[in-house]
Amino acid sequence: MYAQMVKSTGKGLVAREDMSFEDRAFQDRIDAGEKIEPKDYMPDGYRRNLIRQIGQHAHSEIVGQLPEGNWITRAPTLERKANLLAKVQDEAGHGLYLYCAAETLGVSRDEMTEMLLDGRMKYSSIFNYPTLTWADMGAVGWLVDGAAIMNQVPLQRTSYGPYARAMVRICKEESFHQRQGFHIMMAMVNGTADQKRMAQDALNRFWYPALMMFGPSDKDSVHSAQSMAWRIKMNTNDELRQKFVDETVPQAEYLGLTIPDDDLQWNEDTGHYDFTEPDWAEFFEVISGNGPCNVDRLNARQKAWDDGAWVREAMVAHAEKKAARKQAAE
Ligand code: FAQ
Repeated sequence: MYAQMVKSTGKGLVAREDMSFEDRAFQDRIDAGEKIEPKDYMPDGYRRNLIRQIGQHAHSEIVGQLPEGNWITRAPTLERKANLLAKVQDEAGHGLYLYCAAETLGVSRDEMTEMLLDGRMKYSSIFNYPTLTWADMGAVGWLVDGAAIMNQVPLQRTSYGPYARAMVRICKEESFHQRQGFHIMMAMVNGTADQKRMAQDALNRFWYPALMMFGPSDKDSVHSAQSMAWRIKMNTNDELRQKFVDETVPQAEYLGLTIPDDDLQWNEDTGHYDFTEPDWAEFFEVISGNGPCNVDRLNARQKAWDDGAWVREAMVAHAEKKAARKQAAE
């Protein structure tokens, strides 16, 4: 039971005996595995933390369309094009479910977009890396969607009802995405020597960025302790990263590809693979806005926001006209 572990620590967790009556009752509901719904009581910190995580997740789905959107017009066959188009469309849908889930907490989609554009909100570091060849579509589906599934399957059991329910459909679709990525990799490794080299090169470039998707190592994670106490997060960053490595290494072996880590090896004692951690200095640079594609990604979002201004204005004008007509008729 997390409530027993909730101590006043440097990470800002409040001891059970120091909680207000409402917060203690809230924690009891969480510990009993109940879902929290939008109109239920929730501590301000719970609301803020959820808006942060769900908003960041929604932005990631939307920004995450850009690296793959880049390849829709250059897919090698009609079937690949149709699959990629469907996948990118799915990501748009995921963003919309997640924005809706965040809106139930009292923040509007416009506010979240403004926070993304002025740097108060983040999106996943992975989408700041370029997609240079068609093999990257395989690597993104296999590794990026694979990491997303690893992270998101437990979130189907998260404590906030609208978030948990959104994750059910998202996870089903992400599984299809992961398969289509692996299928592209299979075709490439069974193709010409050049195609196999392209697949290896894509794995080399996406391996460590995929490991970074799980967030900083546990000792540097600022939100994990509280988020886990509130069951906003179900596992630590390192637990999920390890699980991802353990499941992905045999898949790479099946493809005949080499994970770019000389120290990767099976550890009989732990029952897990030992692996080299990503370069955390690079991770913090990327999430601070200094990755290879941060400027391009945010410019694309800014342009979409500016180009869509007339649509937002027209919709508001239409709603006002309708309301005025209704009022006049009454
Ligand atoms: N990128 O204290 P923690 C997808 C930030 S999947 C950027 O450990 P937390 C599918 C973190 O926000 C990708 N920033 O944070 C797809 C915090 O900064 P803040 C999206 C990161 O929240 C596939 C600071 O570092 N998935 O889009 C990253 O407990 C293909 C300290 O970190 C989700 O968002 C990062 N990788 O744990 C779409 C899943 N990691 O906010 C298209 C839900 C950490 O205080 C194509 N989110 N930071 O300024 C989560 O599970 C968590 O939020 C973590 C981070 C695990 C990402």
